[in-house]
Amino acid sequence: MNVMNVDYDGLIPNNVGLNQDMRVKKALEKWHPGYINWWHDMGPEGFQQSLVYLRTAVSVDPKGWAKFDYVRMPEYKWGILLAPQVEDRRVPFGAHRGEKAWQEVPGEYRAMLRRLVVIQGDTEPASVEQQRHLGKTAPSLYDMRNLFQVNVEEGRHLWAMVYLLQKYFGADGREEAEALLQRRSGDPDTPRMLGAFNEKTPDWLSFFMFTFFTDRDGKMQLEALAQSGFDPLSRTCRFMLTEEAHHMFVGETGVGRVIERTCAAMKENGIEDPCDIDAIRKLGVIDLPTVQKKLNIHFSLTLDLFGNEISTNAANAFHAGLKGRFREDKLEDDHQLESSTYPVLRLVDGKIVRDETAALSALNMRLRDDYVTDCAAGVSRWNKIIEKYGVPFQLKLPHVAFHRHIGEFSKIKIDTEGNVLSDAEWEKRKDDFLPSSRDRDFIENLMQPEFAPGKFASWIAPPRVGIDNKPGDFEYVKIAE
Ligand code: BYC
Ligand code: FE
Ligand code: FE
Repeated sequence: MNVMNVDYDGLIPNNVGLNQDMRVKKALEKWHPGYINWWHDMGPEGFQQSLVYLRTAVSVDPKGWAKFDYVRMPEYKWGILLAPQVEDRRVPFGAHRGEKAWQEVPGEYRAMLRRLVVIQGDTEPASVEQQRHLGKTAPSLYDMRNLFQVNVEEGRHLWAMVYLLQKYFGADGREEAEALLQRRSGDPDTPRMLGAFNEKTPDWLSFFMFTFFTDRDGKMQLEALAQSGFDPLSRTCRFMLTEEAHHMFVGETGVGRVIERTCAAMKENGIEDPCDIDAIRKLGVIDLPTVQKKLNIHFSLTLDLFGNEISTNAANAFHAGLKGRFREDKLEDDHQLESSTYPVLRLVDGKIVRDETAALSALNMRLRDDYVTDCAAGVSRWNKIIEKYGVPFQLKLPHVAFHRHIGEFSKIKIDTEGNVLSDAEWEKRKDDFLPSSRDRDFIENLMQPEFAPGKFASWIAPPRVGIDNKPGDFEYVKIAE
């Protein structure tokens, strides 16, 4: 079967020849009702019967892989789509570099590989759970549609990982696939696996920051897994990355439109000082210092997702050929790293120092450094908007040691510039760095829904262009009563 052709008619659209693979087909059909129940219970609250103008992946051809149409979300076609197989692909790094890429799970690495797939799979439904309340306060139908688009695609990403579990990991794969539907974001007894996926996404500015920062961790981790010597994982992740780009677009343009609206309102009302918070908030827009605080919290929570500074898990996964570096295939070195070093920021005697460490155990930090560079480029695009309005303010990424819960810096308190603080100083100043209860109340009150086609809430500018080139007053969501 040609992978460009998707079998779109069955219950599960796919380009993996599911009709010729009865065992896996049955397993997935058995898993399906539980997934739909989960979607009803934990998916977007209040809009399950609404018609949403969504894109659905119908091909893996880069030139035309999606089609747009009105869909009720529970009827969305969550497909299993792998990027085309690369002929004679080889394990690109690690101890097995140059050997034929694996089409089956190498027995010795089974547990490690399963863990990577399960962790990746766990984040996808977690984000849907975190965002399930946001539809009710959408600032426009355009934004509501983007939220739901991200949600259904994260649902598809769960399918992608569940397919790997069902096809390649036998009975324990089936158990893990069930468990992915049982854990719940923020649940004290059965939480999601990684920290940031148990936090709340309380408002739309958080949603945009999440899709900018946390979906970008998704991009980096998927890029690293796309390099995998286990070919089915590589191919799945490569296709997931095409969808990921839209999630980050939603985040970047979302925050950009908030900034745009704030700067425009300041200008219209002759407010020059970006820190004149009370005057700015009276205009029904979000002051830039509060945008900075939201940036600080989402950036720091997301850095935790890269794991510890020194990680034998990361070293083992690379050595085994399972998880590579960002753009491993474009890097020029021995791709084994047994004798190389990499500089890592560490905590030594209470001070932040740069330490040359074994490159293999520093792979989490290497990926994180690439991530920070990617984030910084987006932040500088936001700053261009502020500059355009002549507002004297710049957004900045906080220091990587700021507000950390994983790794060496979780032991100390640090300000956004990287200065070590005493506990007392931290308590005194933390409201300067992170949203205070007053900031949170202000944003919560601002989040009034705007559901009229073509209209936008006071705090956000309209987008430059519509989705699928639709006009400004297009009804992206037909809200069912
Ligand atoms: N929270 O050796 P270390 C996405 C644990 S986002 C809780 O440093 P490792 C998406 C760690 O599990 C991308 N625990 O860990 C975005 C380990 O525990 P065990 C998701 C944590 O394995 C938006 C211990 O600490 N994909 O797709 O090198 C919307 C030792 O740590 C955390 C992946 O992450 C944490 N933050 O690094 C939707 C890719 N950090 O096993 C979706 C797969 C560490 O000793 N995952 N621990 O009990 C991995 O590659 C790695 O597991 C990690 C952690 C990078 C996450
Ligand atoms: Fe995802
Ligand atoms: Fe995503």
